Amino acid sequence: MQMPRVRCLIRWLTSMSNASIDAQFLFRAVALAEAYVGRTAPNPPVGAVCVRDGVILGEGAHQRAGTPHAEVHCLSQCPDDLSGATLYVTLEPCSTAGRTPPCCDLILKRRPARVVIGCLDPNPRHAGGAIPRLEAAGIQVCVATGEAAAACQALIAPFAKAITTGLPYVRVKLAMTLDGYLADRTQTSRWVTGAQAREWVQHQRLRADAIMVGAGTARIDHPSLQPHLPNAPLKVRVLMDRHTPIAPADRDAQTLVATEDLGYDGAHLEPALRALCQRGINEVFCEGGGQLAAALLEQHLVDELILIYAPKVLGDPHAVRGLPILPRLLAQGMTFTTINRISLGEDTALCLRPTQV
Ligand code: AOF
Ligand code: ZN
Repeated sequence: MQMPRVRCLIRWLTSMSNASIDAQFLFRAVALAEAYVGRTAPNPPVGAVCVRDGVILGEGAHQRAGTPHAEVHCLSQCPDDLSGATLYVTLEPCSTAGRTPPCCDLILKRRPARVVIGCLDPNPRHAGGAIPRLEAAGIQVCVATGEAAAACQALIAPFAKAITTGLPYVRVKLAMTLDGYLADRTQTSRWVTGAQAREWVQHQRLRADAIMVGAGTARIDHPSLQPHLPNAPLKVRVLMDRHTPIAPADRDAQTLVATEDLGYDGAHLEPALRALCQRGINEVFCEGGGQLAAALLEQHLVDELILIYAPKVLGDPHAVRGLPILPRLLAQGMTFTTINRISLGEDTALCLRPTQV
C-alpha cells in the first residue's frame, strides 16, 4: 500500500502533467484561431482541437461571423464515437442560438468525455452558461488557468472590450525619430522607419477590423491603409476629419468619413468609436497623425500605444511632432506599462498600455 504522502505526490504529479498536456493542446487551439484574427468581427477568433490518447481527432477555427463556430469545424472531422476524448476550445462554447445554433447542443450530442475551456465567454448571452449544461450531462469541464488561459484571453481582448463596453479596442501606432518626430518639415514621413518595421505594421493592420487616420494625414500621405499582404481582407478605413474636407481621391467603398458616417463632432472621439463598434468593429488600429493620437490619449480611449523608434535624430523644431503638447494631461501627465519590446531590424517597437488612473 502506498504511503499517503506518496499517493499525494503521485496525484500532484499526474495533475501537473495533465495540466501541461491541456496547456499544450490549448496553445494549438490558439494557433488555429490566430490565423483568423482580424477576419471574424464582430465575433471573436476561436480555435478548437479534439484529442484522444494524445492523438488529434479533429481541429477547427471560427473563420467569419455568420459561419460555423470552431467547435463545428473541429467535431465534423472527428469519428462518431468520442468516448474518452477531450475537446479543447479557446472560448467557452456558446449556449444559446445566435446567427448559428448553440455549440453546447452539438457537444451534448457528440459527447466527448471532457471539455477544456480556455476562457469564459464575456458575452453576457453565454457567460458561464455552458458549464452547468455540460456537467449536468456528465461531461467533465475544466477552465484553464495560467499561461494557456492568458493566451486565450489575449486572443479575445478586442471582442471582450467591445461586447462589454460597446467601445472598440484601440491600438495607436506612431513611427518616430529618437527625438520624437513623425516627419520632416516638408511633412515627408516615408524615410522614418525601415523595411522590417513597415512590414510589421502590415501585420498589425491585418489584425485590426478598421484602420483609422486623421484627415490631415490622409491628405498628405493618401495612405491606402489596407494591409499589403497576400489574401488580406479589405479593412474599413476611417478618416477622422474635422475641418479638412476629404478629397474625392481619399474616399472609396471601404472608407468611413467620421463627421458624415459616425456623427463625429470634431472633438469628442468616444461617440465616433461607439458608432464603429455598432458597425461590428472590435479593434481599431490608428496610424496617426500625432494630433489624433494625442486626442485619443487625452480622452482615455487608447488600449495600446505602439511607438516605433527609428535610430535617427532630426533635430528640427519645425518638423512634425509625434506627440504634440497634451494640454488636458499637463496637470497629471500619463504613465504606461511596457507590454512588449520588439526589434524590427534597425528600429524598435515599444508596446505600451496606459496605466489606469
Ligand atoms: C463559440 N465558438 O467559434 C465562436 C463563439 O451569431 P453567432 O451564432 O455566430 O454567435 C456569436 C457569439 O458566439 C459571439 O458573440 C460569441 O459570444 C460566441 N462566439 N462561440 O462557441 C466560436 N466564435
Ligand atoms: Zn458556438
